[in-house]
Amino acid sequence: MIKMVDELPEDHPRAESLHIRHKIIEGMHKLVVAEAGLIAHGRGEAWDYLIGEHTNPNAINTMKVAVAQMLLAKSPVISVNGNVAILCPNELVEFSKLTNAPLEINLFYGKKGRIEAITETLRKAGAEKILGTVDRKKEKIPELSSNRRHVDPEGIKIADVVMVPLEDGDRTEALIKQGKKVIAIDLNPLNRTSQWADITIVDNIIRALPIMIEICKEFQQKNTERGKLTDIVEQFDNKRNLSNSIEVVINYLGKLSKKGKYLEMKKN
Ligand code: PTJ
Repeated sequence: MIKMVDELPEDHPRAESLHIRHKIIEGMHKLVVAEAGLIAHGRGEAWDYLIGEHTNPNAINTMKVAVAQMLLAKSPVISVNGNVAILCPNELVEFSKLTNAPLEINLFYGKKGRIEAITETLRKAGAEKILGTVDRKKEKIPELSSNRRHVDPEGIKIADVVMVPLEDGDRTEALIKQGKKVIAIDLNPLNRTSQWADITIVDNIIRALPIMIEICKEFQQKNTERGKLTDIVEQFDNKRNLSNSIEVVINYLGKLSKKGKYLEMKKN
C-alpha cells in the first residue's frame, strides 16, 4: 500500500487538508472508500472553500434541529458509506451510542470486500452492533434500483429517521416517499440529497459531527423535554435553511471579491 501520509511536510500551509485527502486515498487502497469517493471528496473540498472552511451559525442551528430529530425518533439509523467511515469513525460511533441509532453500512458502489473493510474500520473505532454487514440478511427498497436498495431489516428498512451523510442521488427521494424523515450532511446545498432531505446540514462532516455530539450531550444533561425537542423540529424550515446556506456562499464570495481581499484574508 502506498504510504503517502508520511511524505507530507507538516509546515505545508494546507497540511491538515492534505492529511484528510490522503486519509481518503489510503481508505481507497484499503477498499473502505470507493474510487468515486475521491471525486466526492474533491467536490466537498470545493464547496468548503466557498464557505470559508468554517462552520457558520446557520449550520449550527440546523445541527440542533437534526439532533433533536434523532432524539425524538423511535428507530433512528445512521447510514454509513466509505467516505464517512474513513473520515470520522470515532465520532460516528460516539454519536450512534448517544442517540441510540445503529450504524448501517449502505454502499452505492458494491465492490467485493468493501463491506468487510468498513466493518473492520467501525469495529476498531469501538462500534459494537453494526447493521448491513455481510453476514446479515438484507431486504430491498423496491423504489430504488441502485445498490443502496439492499437494506438491513432492523435498520433503514424499519427506521423512522435516517441520517445520510455525504451522498447524492436517488435514495433520499425514495426514503421520503416511504414516509421516513431524512437528515443529510452535505457541503453542497444544491445536490439532490440536500434538496430532498427534511433537514440538511450544510457543513463539513469532520467539523459537524463533533459539534453534534456536544449538542446531544447538552440536550441530555439538561434533560430537555420531548415537547421542547418537538418545538425545535417543528419550527424548522429546510427551504429557508438551504436559502440561508446559499446566502452564506454569496456573502463570503461578496467579501472576497473586493479587490485584493482574498489574498489579504489568506495571509492573516
Ligand atoms: O461508499 P459508497 O459506495 O456508498 O459511495 C460514497 C460516495 C460518496 C462515493 C457516493 O455516495 C457518491 O458518489 O456521492 P456524490 O454523488 O459524489 O456526493 C457526495 C456529496 O458529499 C457531494 O455533494 C459532496 O459535496 C459532499 N461531500 C464530500 N465530502 C464532504 C461532503 N459533505 C460534507 N463533508 C465532507 N467532508
